[in-house]
Amino acid sequence: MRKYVALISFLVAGLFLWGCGESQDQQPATDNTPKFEEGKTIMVGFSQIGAESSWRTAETKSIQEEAKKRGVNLKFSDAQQKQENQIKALRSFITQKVDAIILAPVVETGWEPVLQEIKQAKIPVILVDRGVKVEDESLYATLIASDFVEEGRMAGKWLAEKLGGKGNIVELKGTPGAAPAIDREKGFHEIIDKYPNMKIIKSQTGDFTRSKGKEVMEAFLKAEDKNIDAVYAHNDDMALGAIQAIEEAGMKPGTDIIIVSIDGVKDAFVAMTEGKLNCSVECNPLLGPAAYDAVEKILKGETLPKKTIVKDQLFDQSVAARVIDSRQY
Ligand code: GZL
Repeated sequence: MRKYVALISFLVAGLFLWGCGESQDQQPATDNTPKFEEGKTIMVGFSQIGAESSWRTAETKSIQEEAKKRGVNLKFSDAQQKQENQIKALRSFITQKVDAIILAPVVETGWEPVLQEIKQAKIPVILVDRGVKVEDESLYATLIASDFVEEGRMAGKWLAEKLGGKGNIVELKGTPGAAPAIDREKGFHEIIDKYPNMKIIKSQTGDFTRSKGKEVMEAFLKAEDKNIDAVYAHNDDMALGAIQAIEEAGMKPGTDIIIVSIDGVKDAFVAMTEGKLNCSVECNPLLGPAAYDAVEKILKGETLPKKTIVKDQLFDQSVAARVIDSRQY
């Protein structure tokens, strides 16, 4: 009998000790064991916002083509500009046990819960083109994006000079809650507020799309008629929609109404050579190479800077014709 008691207590003790070991979920979430071996195919999940603009399409192409070039097994998801679809996609990447996640977050907030789940699964997250607002910055490895506030400032400075420091401006804003919309508005207003004779008389979201940009500009023209001297659009697609609305109202875009926007997509350069758009601040969407460099570094256990700023430059009608053929997107 005593033999059995000893055996059972030995087994119970063994079970207890085994349970106190470091189980999977007790390991530090930021496990830096290198997971990247040259030649080994890595699986990356990319949660893309949608296809709302030519800029977005160019970014998607860059990330998909670079995956092919590097032999990365890319799982791609298009969220049609809905955050809930992005969260669903991120959860599916956890289930698929991807090695890394690339996320272009449609808005800045609402990401903590799913980013916590990804951290628990020990999958690194690379943010591209838009940032997130989180308490715990360890929820993502790095952000690769432009400085949207600076883009807004550049557009504001150019317009103030073009208008000689006076005029009424209407603003076509990006997606509510999106980092580029918030920051491009901030940067532009910071500059325009310095000019007492420059007024932003209307400001409304066109959700970064050409169709909505046209629709909102039609409403602005109806309300303000000839009282509009300039349009500031947070992206080229909304500016191109506004150009259509201005023409349909019988006015000359680029002459009767000055138009400045951001992105620097090919269609914007075409509009500049046609004299319909006056200026576009480039926001480079070709983030594929930088995104995968970051993935490879993080999987090798290297640390990354929290943010990498993508350099931008301003183009106006005076240079558009000269550079249009060299544009890569
Ligand atoms: C900027 C990007 C913006 C572009 C728009 O990094 O998030 O979203 O400016 C796009 O064209 O829709």
